[in-house]
Formats: sequence, structure tokens, C-alpha cells
Amino acid sequence: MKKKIALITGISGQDGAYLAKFLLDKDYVVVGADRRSARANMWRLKRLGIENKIITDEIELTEPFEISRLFKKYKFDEIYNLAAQSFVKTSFSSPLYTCNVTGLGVLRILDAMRELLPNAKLYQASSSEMYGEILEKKQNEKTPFNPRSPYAVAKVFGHFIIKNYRESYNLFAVSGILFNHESPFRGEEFVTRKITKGLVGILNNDLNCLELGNIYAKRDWGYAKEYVEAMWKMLQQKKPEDFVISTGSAYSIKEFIDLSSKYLGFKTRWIGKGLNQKLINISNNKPIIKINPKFFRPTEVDLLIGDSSKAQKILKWKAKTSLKQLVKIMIDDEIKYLN
Ligand code: NDP
Ligand code: GDR
Repeated sequence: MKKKIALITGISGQDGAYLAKFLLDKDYVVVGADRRSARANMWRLKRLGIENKIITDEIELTEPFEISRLFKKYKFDEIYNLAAQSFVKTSFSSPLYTCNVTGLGVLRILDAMRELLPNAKLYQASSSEMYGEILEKKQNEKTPFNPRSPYAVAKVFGHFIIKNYRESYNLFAVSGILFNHESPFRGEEFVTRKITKGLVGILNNDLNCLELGNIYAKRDWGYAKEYVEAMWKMLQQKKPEDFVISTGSAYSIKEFIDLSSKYLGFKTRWIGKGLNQKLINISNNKPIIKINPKFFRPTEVDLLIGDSSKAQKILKWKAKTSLKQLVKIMIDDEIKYLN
């Protein structure tokens, strides 16, 4: 039987790596596209031992010609659009660029698909950030969006243009509304990895103190390795539909810090308030975490909790890894690859 061929945009990112491994294990031919010809950023694929098992090609989501070129070169059965300017904080300093890549990039893919690959199936990486200042206690597929950053506004555009092309041109195009998902492959700028890497650095005397922003924001954090399976499942359905993927529990950044420092064996206590709040290492009375307003965002998303009952029912997908287990996975890996 002919192997299925899938395109993953954003192959150099966290989800790109896990999804590539997942699809290879399912005997797909995987074309992984990124915007760098030098291929300098393939450490995740190397770690998974798959850098030579995927076909690498180039895509730059701001260039329609590049997308068409790829769609003419390969007859993709499935397209996973994971590429994005994905860091919320950067979207405030680069709003136009973010909207161009993260928002309009989706439309460029849809237009090329409509013309060149109308029978392919497309997965779009939508985000819980679209709920922003939440309008319902738990967010599901019907909860209205209320975005709070240029990133989230761009994702809302991507989400609705997917729906519009699905309805207008009968394309199999779906959005997975994924809540935060983390792993040892998370970029170091995101808060969970910043904390696990930072605390391990402090334990190893490579760093004195870690500086963070708003530690009271709460997120619904799952394990990225599990979340890529849900992406694939969405494309195996008869009907193209959108799904929320989440754990259903939310924790604050402060709770994430406490779980991490405890797992590493630090004896700590919080002191002070607001900008003066610090986490003190009781063994030497030195601060290991401080607050720096530089890491605050002009508008913050305070709380996100997803309701993934639709995915549980239709996709038979459920998050399995608790936050405590996720912290362990991330810290164990941080220690293993310390040097
Ligand atoms: P990453 O930031 O790890 O990866 C993003 C990828 O997009 C990288 O490969 C990056 O390439 C690529 N990229 C950035 N700009 C462009 C561009 N102009 N053209 C082509 N490629 C580009 O993200 P994740 O793996 O964490 O997330 C995957 C997707 O899911 C993203 O769209 C993100 O917004 C979305 N999402 C993520 C969630 C999460 O919790 N992780 C939750 C919900 C949605 P390079 O290496 O060159 O920078
Ligand atoms: P988020 O992830 O914005 O939810 O977007 P991030 O880890 O960047 O922030 C989570 C929360 O932590 C607070 N925070 C800090 N964040 C960072 N990065 N650095 C800090 O020092 C810091 N201190 C506090 C933030 O203010 C925020 O409230 C991620 C990305 O993967 C998006 O692409 C994706 O769509 C969403 O998750 C779901």
C-alpha cells in the first residue's frame, strides 16, 4: 500500500519534533519544513533520532510562492501547520510580523491548498490564548474568543479563516484549540522550561537567581508528546471539526515553581509582596527567584482551563500526564542534558 505523505510546518519546534516521530511510527513519509536552510535548529529531531528519517525542505509562511512550490513538489495527504511566531510576549513588540506569519500564513496555506491540493487534509494549530480574558469558567469549542495579545488576535484570524474555507470550498481543514503543552523540548523562553532550566542551573551553581514576571497567572498545562496524537486523530475523522485539547486543571506559575523546587530538593520559603516577592533558599538564605517587571506583558491572560469533553468522546483522547509528572519529566531531562 502507498505510504501517506504528511507535511509538518514548524518542524524545528517542540510539537513539530514530537509529531514527526509520531507519524514516522505510523509509517508516514514526513516532509518537515522550516525557514532555515542551514538546519541549525534540529536538536529536537536529533534527540529523537529522526533527523535523517524525514525529508527536510523549506517554507517561509510570509512567502506564498514557497508554499505553492512545496505543494507542487509533493502530493501531501495531510498538512500540519504548526509554524508560527508563537511567543506571546514577542507579539507585543512585533505585532505586524506576528500577524503576517501566525495569521496570514494560515490563509496563504489555505489558498495554495484550494488551488493545488484540494483533497488534502489540513490541521491548524489554534490556541487557548484565543480565549484571552475568559468569558466562561471552562473553555470549550463554543466559548467565545476574547484575545489579549497580537498573537492571540492572529490565531483567531487563523481559526476563522480555516472555518471559512472549510465552509466555502468544502476543504478538510480543522483547528485544534490546544491549551499549553510542555516538555523537555519546550523553547527556553517559555515559562515552564525557563523555570526547570533555571532551577537546575542554580542547583549546579551556573546561575544565582532566576527572574520572572507574573507568577500568579494560571495555565492548563499538559504534556506535548500526548497532544500531537490528538492532532493526528482530528485528521482521521470523517467530518472536519474543531476540538479543544486540554487537561481540565489549571495551576499558577508559582505552583509550578514550588513543584519544581521541591522535586530538586530545595528547601524554600516565599517572602515579600508584589515586585519584592522572592523565593528564598533556606539553606543559604539567598533568593533563587525574583520578580522583574521586564517580563510582564502589556495585557495578561490570567486563567485558562480547557474542557476537552468533545475530544474525549469523539477522538477518544484524554490527557494522561499530571503536572507533577510533567515537572519530573522536564527536570530529569534537564539534568540528563546539563552539559
Ligand atoms: P515553537 O515555537 O516551538 O515552534 C514554532 C515553529 O514555527 C518553529 O519551527 C519556527 O521555526 C517556525 N516558524 C516561525 N516563524 C516562521 C515563519 N515565518 N515561517 C516558517 N516557519 C516559522 O512552537 P510549538 O511547537 O510549541 O507550537 C506549535 C504550534 O502550536 C504554534 O503554531 C503555536 O503557536 C501553537 N500552539 C502551541 C501551544 C503550546 O503550548 N506549545 C498551544 C497552542 C498552540 P524557527 O525554529 O526557525 O524559529
Ligand atoms: P503562554 O506561555 O503565553 O501561555 O503561551 P508562556 O510560557 O510564555 O507564559 C505563560 C504565563 O507565564 C507568565 N510568566 C512568564 N512567561 C514567560 N515566558 N517568561 C517569564 O519570565 C514569565 N513570568 C511569568 C506569562 O505572563 C504567562 O501568563 C504559550 C505559547 O506556546 C503559545 O504559542 C500558545 O498558544 C499558548 O501557550 C497556549
